[in-house]
Amino acid sequence: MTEVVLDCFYRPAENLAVARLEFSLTNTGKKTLQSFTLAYSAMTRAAANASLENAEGLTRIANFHELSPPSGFQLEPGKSWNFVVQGLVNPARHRLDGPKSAYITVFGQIIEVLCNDLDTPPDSDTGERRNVPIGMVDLPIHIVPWPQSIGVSAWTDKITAFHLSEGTSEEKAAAAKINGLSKRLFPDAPFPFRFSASANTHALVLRHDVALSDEAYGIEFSDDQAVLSYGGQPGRDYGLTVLAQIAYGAYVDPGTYRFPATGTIADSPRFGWRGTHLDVSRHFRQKNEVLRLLDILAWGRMNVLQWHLTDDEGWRLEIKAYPELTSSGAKRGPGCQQVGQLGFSSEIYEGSYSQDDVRDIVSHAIDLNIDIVPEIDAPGHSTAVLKTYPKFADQAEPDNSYHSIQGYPNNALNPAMDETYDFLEKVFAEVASLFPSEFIHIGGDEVDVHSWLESPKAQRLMSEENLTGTLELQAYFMGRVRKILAKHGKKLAGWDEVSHGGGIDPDGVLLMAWQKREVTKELIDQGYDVISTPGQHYYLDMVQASGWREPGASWAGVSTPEASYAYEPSDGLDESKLNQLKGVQACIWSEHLTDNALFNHMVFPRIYAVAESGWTSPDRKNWQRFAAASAIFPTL
Ligand code: TNX
Repeated sequence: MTEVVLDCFYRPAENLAVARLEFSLTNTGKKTLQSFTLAYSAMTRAAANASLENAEGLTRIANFHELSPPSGFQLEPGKSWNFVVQGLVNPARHRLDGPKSAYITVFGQIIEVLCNDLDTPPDSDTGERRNVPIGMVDLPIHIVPWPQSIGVSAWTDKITAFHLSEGTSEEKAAAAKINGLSKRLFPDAPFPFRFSASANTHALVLRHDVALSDEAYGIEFSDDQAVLSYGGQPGRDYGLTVLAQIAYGAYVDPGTYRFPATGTIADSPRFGWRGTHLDVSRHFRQKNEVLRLLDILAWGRMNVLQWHLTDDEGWRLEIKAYPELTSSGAKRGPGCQQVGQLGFSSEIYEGSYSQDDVRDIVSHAIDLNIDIVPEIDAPGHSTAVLKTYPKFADQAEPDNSYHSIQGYPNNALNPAMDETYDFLEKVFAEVASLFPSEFIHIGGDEVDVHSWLESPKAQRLMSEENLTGTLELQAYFMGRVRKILAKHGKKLAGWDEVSHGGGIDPDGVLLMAWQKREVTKELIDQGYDVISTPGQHYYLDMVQASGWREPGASWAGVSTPEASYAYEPSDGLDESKLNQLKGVQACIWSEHLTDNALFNHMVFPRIYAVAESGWTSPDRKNWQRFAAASAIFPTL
């Protein structure tokens, strides 16, 4: 039974030093509460010099805040304690920017507090909500992403599935695999493929065609059969998936979608990298949810999962050489090495993947033609590591000598310490053996510009190596990490900041351009291979409309589904360098994704907007068709 609730009201001000959060903690229980402290976690953070009204003793670590009522205060049943925090680090713009989780501590006992949505004056709310129109189909066929070429001259309602009675065992196995995919995503729909002929099915004939590239396929529909030609295993599976989508559309919305009777599809992807990134540190996703996300990617013919396995808020991958990374570093909350952050702060919040889990997930991905690129975020975003192993920090570096943009103190692995590289050697050895991918993503993002400047070891390294500050130290670190990866036969992928402070030799390096769209061109001009993932368009945690009630983050502004769909990653690039743009990626950052309902609201339909930009030529995209198709997308 919830006995305490927390309402919060945001009073905006141009000057953040006078912007206010006005709190009201109400006792809905039967007992008077006294001598308690309140802890809450909120993305709208109190400034270091915030002032309090009717409260005292504020401490803060990143999003975690703790304070108490004035001494002697008693909170009687039905009554509220009203207090104010004035002076904020960042403005609130949406209802989930306030406290996400809270608890009170009374004589050592922790009582969960139910957090209400953040509220604000009506004039700060545009009232706008996410808008995906009903849309309009131009052809009555459900395929996402849209093929490069399709011509259908007749439609039929007589077919309900395809049959492969003549196929080889390999072809039948492939069709059975796509049957499985379809059934997992839509358990209530019929299977698209049968293995014996029947009156309601069309024969499906598969043909390997050496003239087609690995990922290419073509389908020819004629009166009594469909012929699927394919270049390689991915092309074969993509063709089968398209047939499964056609069957699913015709089943679930027969008023809109049908089977082709005669016609052709010829198709191959625009980019080789059609990625989704998933942050499992801020909020964990169970193994079965990761498996299902892979199914969702395969349904949209996406072929990369960048798995963000570590961050300040938790380390999620079992490492045999450092078991404490998960036994301790994967937990936050009362009594843990780290305080609670984001959602669920009253309880111990934890989650990690064993190496056996990872092997299962990787093998599922391989089956679905998806490459999992693991991300170990370094040197920044390393609070979970440094709290687990404080000995990795320069002991002479003062506490709180710098803070990350998320407010974590001293959260970057020190580039001047042997311990750092010994640690990464062992971690990457295990990571390399678990993931067959060509790349390991080493993060490289958001190292605060004051990092390490007060570390005597870093100062010594700077003078020995003639490095001028944080960014050059960071580039030095990247160069060493790259050598470690090379030993394990892996190439380096990272966020765009890997190019800062002089960067590293671009040969074989792949960078994610995220901070703004212009970065894609800047990195390409510096010689790097690039994946376009601008926060403004491809960050699926960004709000989809300006209205206050819309959930999500807003540092990169509003990212409407239509604008995500319309974004063209190659705009402004030199024709001669287009080959350095390797693809596109949707990023699922999870600070706000406390449950699957929010996950689905944020991720769909934008994830397939990115899938379609990755697959389909820009001139073949059509927002109205995509919007119509989105009515029957799968969800987590
Ligand atoms: C920036 S993008 C981050 C993440 C946050 C994200 C939230 C990037 C490389 N760093 O740490 O989760 O914004 O949108």
